[in-house]
Amino acid sequence: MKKRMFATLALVGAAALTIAGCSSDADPSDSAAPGGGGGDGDVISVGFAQTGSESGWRSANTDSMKEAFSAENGFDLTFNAADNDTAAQIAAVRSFINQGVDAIVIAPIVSDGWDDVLQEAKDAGIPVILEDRTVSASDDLYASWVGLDFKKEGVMAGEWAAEQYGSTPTKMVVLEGTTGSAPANDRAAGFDEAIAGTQIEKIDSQTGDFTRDGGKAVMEGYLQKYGVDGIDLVFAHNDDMALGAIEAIEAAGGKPGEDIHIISIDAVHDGMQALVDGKINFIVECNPLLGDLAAGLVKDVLAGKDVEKKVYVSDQTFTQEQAAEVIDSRPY
Ligand code: GYE
Repeated sequence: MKKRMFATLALVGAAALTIAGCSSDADPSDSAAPGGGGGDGDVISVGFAQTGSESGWRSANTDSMKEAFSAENGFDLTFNAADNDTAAQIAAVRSFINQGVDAIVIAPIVSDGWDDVLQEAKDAGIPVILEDRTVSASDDLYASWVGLDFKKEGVMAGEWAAEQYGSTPTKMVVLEGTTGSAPANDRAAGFDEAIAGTQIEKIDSQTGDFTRDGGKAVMEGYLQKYGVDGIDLVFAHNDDMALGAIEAIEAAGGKPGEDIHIISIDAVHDGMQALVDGKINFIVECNPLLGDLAAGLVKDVLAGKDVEKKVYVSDQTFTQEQAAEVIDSRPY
């Protein structure tokens, strides 16, 4: 196992991102693809199993992936979006294995349940690169992962909440992401850790499945149960659910951002606009522009190069004032 320190790279059309590579124990002989794809001029066939199209973040991520895995860049991409159905996503990966693609990229909907199909890909000699979400399966079963530190995102959101609201009694409700997904688990854990010992009290927490409609429906339920006056703060695991919550709060006669404060994660355009408009109070970024990094990893793995096992892309945070300064220059 090698430990590597920080490396910096700039993505075309995006701000410079800092990546911290953790370790790499990929065995190049394990990951050599059958059929000769491998960045030596041949077209590389890639199957990409996307989660679905649940959010603005996901649209930006899909665009970034399709752009990076283009014919121009030497790829023949088969794209599958599983509509947030884990069985359908695993079936898509199996069909990529049967097709004999050179490499498989997965954005795993949930963390658990990947062992068998990852083993099947390994047995077929097809390297797997994970992007975005992580899995609980052994890291021997995939070549590399590129994504964000979801726990740290939760900590950054929670630290701001603790600083702003932690010294007065604050009743908080949570809009969770998809149950069993790495970002829902890790953001919840990071946030809870950061608000421990403050006067913020979590009175309810339910999943809104990372969608605007889901966030709206769960928030409507909270408002019926506790009333606008019984809720001080919403922590939404993504912007889309926060945007749904804004609709629910307004329909209930409340002022989002004032009567009920809102913190969310992603920093997609509509979320940033709501932050500028004063309806969200704080956003932690989650950068969806992972395509170039994922494509680079696929090429390197197929070329037999030693790659980092985990590639972290760093995130920033935005207050309302900071959002107003940067909103026009954001690439997504
Ligand atoms: O925050 C959310 C999306 O996995 C990081 O999934 C991603 C999350 C993102 O639906 O908007």
